[in-house]
Amino acid sequence: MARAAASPEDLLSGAVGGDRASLARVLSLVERGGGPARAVARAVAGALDGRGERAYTVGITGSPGAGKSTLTSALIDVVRARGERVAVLAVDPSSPFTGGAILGDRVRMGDHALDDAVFVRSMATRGHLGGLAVAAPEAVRVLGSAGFHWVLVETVGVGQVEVEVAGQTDTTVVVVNPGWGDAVQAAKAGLTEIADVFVVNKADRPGAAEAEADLRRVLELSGAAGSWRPPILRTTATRGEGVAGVWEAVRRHRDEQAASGGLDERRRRRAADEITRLVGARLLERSGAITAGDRAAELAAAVARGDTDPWTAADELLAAAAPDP
Ligand SMILES: Nc1nc2c(ncn2[C@@H]2O[C@H](COP(=O)(O)OP(=O)(O)OP(=O)(O)O)[C@@H](O)[C@H]2O)c(=O)[nH]1
Ligand SMILES: [Mg+2]
Repeated sequence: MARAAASPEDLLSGAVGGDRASLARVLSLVERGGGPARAVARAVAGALDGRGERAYTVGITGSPGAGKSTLTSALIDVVRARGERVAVLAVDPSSPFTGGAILGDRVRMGDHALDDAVFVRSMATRGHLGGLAVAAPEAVRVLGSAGFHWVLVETVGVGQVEVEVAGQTDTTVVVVNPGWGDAVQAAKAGLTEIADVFVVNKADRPGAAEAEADLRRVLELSGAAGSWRPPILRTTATRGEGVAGVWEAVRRHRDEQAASGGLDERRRRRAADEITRLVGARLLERSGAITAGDRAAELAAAVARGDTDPWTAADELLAAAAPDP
């Protein structure tokens, strides 16, 4: 593609200036990882210029089909009614492509396609350094520097990566459904630990009160400390019922955290996690390179023959390794 000539820095300036095509391309760079993603990260930090993260991030997570996208779409309406700009990052760790399962989300959120103050983007793993756990927070920073007040991060599924990504937000909303122990499943997946707000969606179906009671029990058992007690709200997202209440709870959580200093602390912890993840990913990459050469093969043969031991072999390879560039 001839268009690929624009530098990450130029694209970011375009995005900050409100150009949606540039914003989409910057996010693709972040998604793909490598050198360009690194250049974007540096440029974003330059654009933020010590003013800190500009977007407030809200994670929306829960079991597949719980109604996360429907709720997210309804939340967009609530935010827009207040005149604020909102972006959605739909994160799908399982899909190697941007598309697939996410496509339905796109269609549903397509109601907002003509609104300049709404931006919806899917992100899938590309198997690069650090994966989505590294790309998603960077994408959030990009969206913040592009002037979105709020970024809603919807994660699909309930694996470890989803919990990780969902927990990397300022407020985390966990969505469960009425019926067969969905709340207990959420607890098993580690979701109740990261929840700041619970939503029992599909409250038009039987069993909403039971799901709420299940959640209360789980919360009591976990004995979560701290001043914030996660509220449990019921919604029928398809009809927009209860959705304004969810947003109100998110805003209350934000205000409470901002007042207590908890938000800054949470963001510092998140940044520390991000750095740790990057260091780990880079060390892993390095170890792959260090153990790939001819000498490594010779040493493996020597260990197999009993001429040396694996510890000594590892020492030799590490001592000979070039430092990380
Ligand atoms: N009855 C009822 N159905 C709902 C409600 N909210 C969502 N649904 C339906 O549940 C189905 C799944 O909704 P989605 O919003 O796609 O759920 P999701 O959690 O985003 O699904 P994944 O992203 O695939 O995990 C759709 O058919 C929705 O119309 C609700 O409040 N009541
Ligand atoms: Mg969805």
